[in-house]
Amino acid sequence: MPKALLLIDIQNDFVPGGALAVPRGHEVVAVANRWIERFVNEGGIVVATQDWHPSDHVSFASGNPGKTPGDLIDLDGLPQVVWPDHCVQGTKGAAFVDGLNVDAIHSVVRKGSDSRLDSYSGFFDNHHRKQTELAGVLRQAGVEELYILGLATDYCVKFTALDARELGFPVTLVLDGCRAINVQPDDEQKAIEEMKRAGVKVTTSAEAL
Ligand code: VGL
Ligand code: ZN
Repeated sequence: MPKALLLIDIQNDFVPGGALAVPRGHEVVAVANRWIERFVNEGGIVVATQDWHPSDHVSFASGNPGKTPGDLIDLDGLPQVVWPDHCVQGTKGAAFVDGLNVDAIHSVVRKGSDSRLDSYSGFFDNHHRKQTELAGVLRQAGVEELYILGLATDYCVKFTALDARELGFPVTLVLDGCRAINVQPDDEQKAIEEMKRAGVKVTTSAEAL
């Protein structure tokens, strides 16, 4: 059965030293590389997402006077977290983290490129108005099952996994290949529970590799 490994937002701005650093985010690179090797050896494909914002993106604190990172704004009826400016298109912060085996990546899907919409999921923007090309790439390649890892567990990983379930894919989360932002200390645990309730299976490298 053709499988895809989805690498979510393994970008410089999401690792220590980056603009929206996820605690211990750099640790997912080594895990990702081991899973990439496994997928390549077994005839699976590797697809990576990149958060890819214009410099005037609606989620940036810089464009929301009086707001600081972590605050909420209303965006067309949805609560939207305001973030430090991050993953600006073409910058070093938006590039893949050094050491990630990018040679094995079949397709890169960029999201969050519309300044008025945010897109945590690799499939849809947060309002589910527009699709990225991710579902088409997977369909084209005959993919029937997804493994997901990357950054961050409580945002882009979670929303990608939930959308994938809605689209009908069996999904397995590689837990040790993910790290969370934890705006609230229990956000990671809540995200894992929410994914499980949606039918996402959870594994670890120790268990599966
Ligand atoms: C992400 C917050 C803002 C993520 C992206 O990749 O999880 N989080 N933009
Ligand atoms: Zn973003």
